[in-house]
Amino acid sequence: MANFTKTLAAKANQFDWKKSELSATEKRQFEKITQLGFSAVNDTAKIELKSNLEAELTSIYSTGKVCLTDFGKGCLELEPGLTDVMSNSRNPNELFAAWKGWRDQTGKKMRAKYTEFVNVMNEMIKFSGFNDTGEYWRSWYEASTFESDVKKLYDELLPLYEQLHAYVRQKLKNKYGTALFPDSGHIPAHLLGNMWSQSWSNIYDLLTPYPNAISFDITQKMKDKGYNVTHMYRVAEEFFTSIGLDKMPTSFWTKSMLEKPENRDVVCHASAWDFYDGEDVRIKQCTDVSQRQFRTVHHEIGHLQYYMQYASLPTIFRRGANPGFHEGMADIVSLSFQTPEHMHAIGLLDSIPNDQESDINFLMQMALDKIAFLPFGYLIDQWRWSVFRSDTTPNNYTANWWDLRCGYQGVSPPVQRTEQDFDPGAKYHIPGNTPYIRYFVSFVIQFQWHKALCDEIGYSGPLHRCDIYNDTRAGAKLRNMLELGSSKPWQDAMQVMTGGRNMSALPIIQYFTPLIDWLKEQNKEENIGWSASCPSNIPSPDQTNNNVRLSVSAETMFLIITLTKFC
Ligand code: X8Z
Ligand code: ZN
Repeated sequence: MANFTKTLAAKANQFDWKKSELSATEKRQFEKITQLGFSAVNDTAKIELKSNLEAELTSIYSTGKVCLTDFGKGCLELEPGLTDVMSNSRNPNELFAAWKGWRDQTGKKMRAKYTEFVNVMNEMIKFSGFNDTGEYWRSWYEASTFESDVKKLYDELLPLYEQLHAYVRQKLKNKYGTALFPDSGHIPAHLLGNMWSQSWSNIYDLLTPYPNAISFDITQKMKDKGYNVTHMYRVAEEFFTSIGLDKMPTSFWTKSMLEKPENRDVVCHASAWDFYDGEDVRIKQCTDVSQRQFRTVHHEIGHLQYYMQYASLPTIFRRGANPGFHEGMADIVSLSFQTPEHMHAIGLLDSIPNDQESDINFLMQMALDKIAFLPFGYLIDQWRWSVFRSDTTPNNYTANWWDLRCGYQGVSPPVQRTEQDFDPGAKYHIPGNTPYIRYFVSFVIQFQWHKALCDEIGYSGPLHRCDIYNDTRAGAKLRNMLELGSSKPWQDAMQVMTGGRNMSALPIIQYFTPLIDWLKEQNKEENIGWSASCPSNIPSPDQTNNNVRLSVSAETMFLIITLTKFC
């Protein structure tokens, strides 16, 4: 691939394309063809090293297993086993064992390799004229102010997250008791229903604002209705065709990996693939029947729709307008298909609620996904950019990671972390080397697009209840943007969709305003926020006994350690 990229660029550079009479789009094509990225380096050993390290890191991640024998569970892989534990267990000791075990079995084993990986990537990207890999990744956003633009969005959205955080913290204290919670205001990271505390919708049952009103937990309903994996994909496909986008090609159904194979280790993290022949698009996902996976099915099909809409462009333009656009497209229908109106239309909700309590329940379910994610989506690449810049070095990988986790997310580690650990590696996109700021961008712009599509179809109710299903006017507008691929700067694509050229936090704020007002009322007595730094004393769950927390003096602990060591 590197050889091919170089040959093509050399050919393109035979023309004086910068000074020629070419159109802006043609020049853009030349510009992209001649940007070599990591392929600029001539040393093939380096190219191989980068690719081998990436494979080794991913392999550690995809083969990690944690034995939860103390909890009657055996040894579990991330999907479905550990994910189910993190989602459904309400035993803090079991959650702790899964949380820590996963980090011991993955990140910790990646430390040295990751350092080498960063070094080799930085060395390679210098040949393309970038100071470091982070600068290269950010260049895909074609805006010199990109870093400050996303920071501004983050700052605007922080008050929403703070309200949600305060409410959730109080509910979890009621559930688990205050002893597990540090005084610093942080929430212990293992209690939020997700291995990385990035989405909190799995603990909706603990947080339901109005338990007697309608609930939007549809996993059981899907099972009752006899949903299977194929049906989930058919339902998602039908959403897109209902707005005038395309059916999946036959090869999608025969060539995708939609379920986890029994006979080999696979990378289960869901992904969507473009084989660039204009037809062959596939999904790789270890799908099971649940609400969470149903969302991901729509997400992955959204990616495929983008691939199919720009398939007739020159290869170099067959990309999202920027990586955040691809993720935004993947998520756009999540804002329609999860509405009570739509759930009812497809038989997963018995009636359409029109009372305020059910409405707040619904918004809470959405916020646990969309608002809870924001600081996580923002911080991953704050850490990685800092590593690439060498502001963060192997000596403070973990310390700086937790500064960001505690500072932005307000979550704290349930056990002391040291530089022997490497917790970033326990998140797929770090070993998988997938940039992450795209998701933060996506979580903001998908609301801008949702609003634009709802305006397009003449919808005038509250934004969170708008469903674009069956409306081809929405599909046509979406198509106009998608078929541009990356042939124009993303600001042009944004204009096609929204009429404006900027990212804006206003639509997501508008969407959640009824919930935020409600949360402010609930949180009247609460302290909003948390200390900027991690707690110095971490209340740790007792591992030796599931029910009783022992308090052990320093001397006793010394004796236990000494005995353990010598017995
Ligand atoms: O990785 C994904 C998708 C594939 S692009 C499943 N997401 C991020 C994650 O899981 O961390 C979607 C939301 C954030
Ligand atoms: Zn995606």
